[in-house]
Amino acid sequence: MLNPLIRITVAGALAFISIPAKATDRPISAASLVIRRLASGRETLKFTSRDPNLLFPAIGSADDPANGNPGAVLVELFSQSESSGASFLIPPGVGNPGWKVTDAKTDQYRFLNRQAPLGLSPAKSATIRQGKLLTVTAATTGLGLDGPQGRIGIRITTGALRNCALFDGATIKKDRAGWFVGRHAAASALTDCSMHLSPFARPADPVVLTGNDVAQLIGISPNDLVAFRYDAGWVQVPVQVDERAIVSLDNVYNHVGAYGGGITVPAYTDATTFTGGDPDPTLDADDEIAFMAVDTGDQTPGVVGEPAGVIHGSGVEVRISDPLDAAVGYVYLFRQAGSLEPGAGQHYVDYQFDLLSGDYRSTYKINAGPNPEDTSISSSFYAAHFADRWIQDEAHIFTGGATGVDILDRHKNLFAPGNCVRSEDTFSGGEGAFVMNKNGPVRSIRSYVGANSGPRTQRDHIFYQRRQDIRTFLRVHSIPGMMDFFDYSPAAAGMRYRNNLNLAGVTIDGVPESVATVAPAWEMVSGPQGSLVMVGAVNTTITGLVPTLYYLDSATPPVTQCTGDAFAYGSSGLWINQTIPNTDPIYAGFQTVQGTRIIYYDAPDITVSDAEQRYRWTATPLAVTASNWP
Ligand SMILES: [Ca+2]
Ligand SMILES: [Ca+2]
Ligand SMILES: [Ca+2]
Ligand SMILES: [Ca+2]
Repeated sequence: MLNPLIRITVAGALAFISIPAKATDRPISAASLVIRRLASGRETLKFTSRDPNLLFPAIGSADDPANGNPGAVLVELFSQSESSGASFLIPPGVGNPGWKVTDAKTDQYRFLNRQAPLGLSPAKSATIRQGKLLTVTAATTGLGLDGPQGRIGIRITTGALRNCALFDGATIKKDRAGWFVGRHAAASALTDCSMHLSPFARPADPVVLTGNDVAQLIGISPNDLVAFRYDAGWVQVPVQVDERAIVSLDNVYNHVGAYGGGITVPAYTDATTFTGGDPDPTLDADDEIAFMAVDTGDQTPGVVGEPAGVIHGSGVEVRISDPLDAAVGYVYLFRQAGSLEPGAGQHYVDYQFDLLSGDYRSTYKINAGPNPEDTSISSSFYAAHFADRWIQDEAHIFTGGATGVDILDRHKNLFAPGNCVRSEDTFSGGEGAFVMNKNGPVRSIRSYVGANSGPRTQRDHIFYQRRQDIRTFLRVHSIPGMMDFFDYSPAAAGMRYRNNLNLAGVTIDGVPESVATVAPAWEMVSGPQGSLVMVGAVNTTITGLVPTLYYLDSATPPVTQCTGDAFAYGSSGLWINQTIPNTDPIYAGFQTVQGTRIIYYDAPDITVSDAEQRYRWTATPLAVTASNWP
């Protein structure tokens, strides 16, 4: 605990430091944050960043912590579980204790206070070295540390400059009462230094409602839906409406051939494809509303006025709760008056559909591919690439200091190993069409149909900032089996493959080993290249359908590879190794098979417990209720 005397000193000092209204923010990467209270009661805090982009207060400027006006460094900690956080001041003044300023090739400020937590400051030392280093050590933290912190953000203010970092998700290495260790925080974990920490420990997960959940807003234009969180005031957050309807696959195929089969399915609508726009262009019951769990905030206290720019009386309070830890957060939806835009200036994941032949509607070869693409998906956490409708041939992970190399050879689809009659290449070479291509502020969507003699077979990719959901709807005559797996590239060598039935894992290195073929609940590939945690599921009406795991790690594979390179590095995923009866709705008595694969793009070398946590997230989505506000 803080010495009460110090608490008074800090509070008094805070009154003298005036933070300029318009600060310059710089989220930075950080090597580590260690906060500890020993059994003796002694506390330590050590923060280290080596981000070359850190903001450096010019010597002699107003921001100069030693001699500036007003000088000083304000260190603030933001904890998810201790919402009051903590702060302490490192006062200005040259000396020992005090600051030493080095005006040299590399400018530096160095603060020392050997008496900490007594003396000038709770801080024991601080170093700000231009383009190199920002460290703070302290002999007290000001946090209660009575339990896990969840996430911790740190903001270090010098005059008008604010450097900040956030330790969350996979960067948290230890988090229990009295001890928090974070390593390799990414600069991309924050967009500014306002340090909003959402109530939810789910940095990757979305909240998806339908119009039906917010009957109060049905009938408005999708472009008029805006969202806010309350965080001591209104903060607009990105929201997105993705319209859906019962879609005619004949329309999707532009009535070419008979590929649509006269079938209708619930699907996304898109005026840029032959699917066309939603017949109801307003927000209707089956349209989806998406925002991110990290953008939720507090419940509004007492009587609060509406945010500027919204239609009076249009407010809806959306209460989001996490069944896993009882956390609760709120987002407020409104109809806007015309000056706002739903994306709130954010764009979490970029989807650039690039069809090499040109405009989709005028050049796509629906009857028979190939239809080569140079399509890219990118966020600050990952990137992916598609070379044709079914051909994803790149995956890069940037989270938490991952190397970003392309670890994917192919996302493959086959009937069986070495059976090249059908593959993602032949699917793309046959008939096909896009249902939707959308690049939205919250998420992007790629939805398509056409897999050879399964022209109505459909796959949707939903790309979020650090997660991808893939949904596959099998609609085909009886087939001898199906494989849906990731075949990694030689650049994935050294990563480890694990699943819930093989926690120790095996090394992806082109050297074979045997892995149990029971279908796992989750899979993880992890290494310096980053980590993928994948949760797959098959929903089917077929009794006795038993998915299995396919795994092959071989630089000299015993089966022909059909597509991609000649190697099978850590090839792993779903294998339905049995005859699948008819799933095509154009034939009576059809069965259904729907596969989902949720992928988290994570930091290097995350742990089994991280993977288990992500599995629980997918198994237990955030719960949502909505009511009129106020
Ligand atoms: Ca609709
Ligand atoms: Ca609609
Ligand atoms: Ca191996
Ligand atoms: Ca390969």
